[in-house]
Amino acid sequence: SYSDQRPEPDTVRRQLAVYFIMGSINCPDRSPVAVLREAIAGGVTLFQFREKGAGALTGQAAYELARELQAVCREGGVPFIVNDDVDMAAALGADGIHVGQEDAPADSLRDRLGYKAIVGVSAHTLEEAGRAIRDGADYLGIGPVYPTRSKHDARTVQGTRLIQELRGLGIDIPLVGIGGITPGNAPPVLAAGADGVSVISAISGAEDPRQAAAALAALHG
Ligand code: TZP
Ligand code: MG
Repeated sequence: SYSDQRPEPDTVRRQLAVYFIMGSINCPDRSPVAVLREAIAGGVTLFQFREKGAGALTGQAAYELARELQAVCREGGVPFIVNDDVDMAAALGADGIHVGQEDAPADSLRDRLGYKAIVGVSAHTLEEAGRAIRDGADYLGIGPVYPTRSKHDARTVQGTRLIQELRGLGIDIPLVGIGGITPGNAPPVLAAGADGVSVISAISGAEDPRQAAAALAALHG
């Protein structure tokens, strides 16, 4: 079992600083490979391949794009995480996986991968967060902090409330805020106790993805 071979929490904390999430539909007008290269040059610290939503690639095409983006991450020294699809993560030897509440428990995903992988879980309530921690999550994604246009079935906007509540209870698991976050509105998320911010559109939709990533990185001093 790999459930006792967990990534170091402080390593995960650093990796969460500027967490970029993208799939092909998030950058319709340009190459995802080029956007990711620029974003990493600007200071992205973790990447999640999230090939989801209307018009998303499936099957072999999704795998091919995933492989290309994984290669860009390797060149840039940035961990590559797959959203939801543990079979894809295993086939690629991804550095980790990110799942939602409806998916298998974190430790069972790590065991399924068969190596020391980063396992992230989305949580929207204290109860969901507690369960994910007990199930072996290495970090939690908390949101949506702000309104988002990138996820149509997103839950109710919650601001930084749950992040503050978790930290107020002394829960020190690595945390990242998600949902509508930009360089301009990220500071309260970090001030609430998040180790980083995860964004789709603030980078993938930016005129200059490198500059957008650099602006987020600069918030960490
Ligand atoms: N989960 C909660 S909000 C969200 C996800 C995947 C979308 C975040 O995208 P954006 O463009 O940074 O608001
Ligand atoms: Mg899911």
